[in-house]
Amino acid sequence: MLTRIDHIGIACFDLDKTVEFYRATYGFEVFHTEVNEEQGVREAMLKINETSDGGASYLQLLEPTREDSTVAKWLAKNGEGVHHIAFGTADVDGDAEAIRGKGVRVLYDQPRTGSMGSRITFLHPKDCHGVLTELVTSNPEH
Ligand code: CMX
Ligand code: CO
Repeated sequence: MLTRIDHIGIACFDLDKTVEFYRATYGFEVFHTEVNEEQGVREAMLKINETSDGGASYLQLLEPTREDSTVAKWLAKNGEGVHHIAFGTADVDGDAEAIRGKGVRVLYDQPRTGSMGSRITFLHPKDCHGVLTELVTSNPEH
């Protein structure tokens, strides 16, 4: 069951400048940064709020690490902006299978590693009314 907004993914050309915008404008501080080579991104997670199920909600600021990454391709076409939304669930495997059974393309056979040791998968935006949608089971150690 999808129980919360885990994060909103925002693509940017310059992560440091974008982090500074969110800090100076809204007072949001960086909770975590990492490079995910598989996804081709350098990212900063800004925690917005805790949630009632023990997870949290974040903004995920994304800068591409290589030209052939999905985010680099998207930025070249669209410029900066909202790239995807992510729903939190305790069971990404079960929810992905259930959604696949409804005829929505799930991009990975098995969930992969996301921010802070989470397990993630994506639904194709063309099957979701134009919204690239991520499912996330967070790692309880974070
Ligand atoms: N939101 C909405 N639509 C999108 C999109 C997005 N983020 N990315 C691509 N599309 C649309 C394109 O506009 C295009 O539509 P048209 O044919 O109407 O022009 C269509 O989908 C195909 O796009 P494309 O540019 O040819 O891109 P690809 O098919 O190569 O890749 C996708 C699209 C969704 C398969 C790819 O972006 C993907 O695998 N995404 C999941 C992984 C990811 O996004 N990782 C980065 C974030 C990591 C994280 O969150 O931790
Ligand atoms: Co994401």
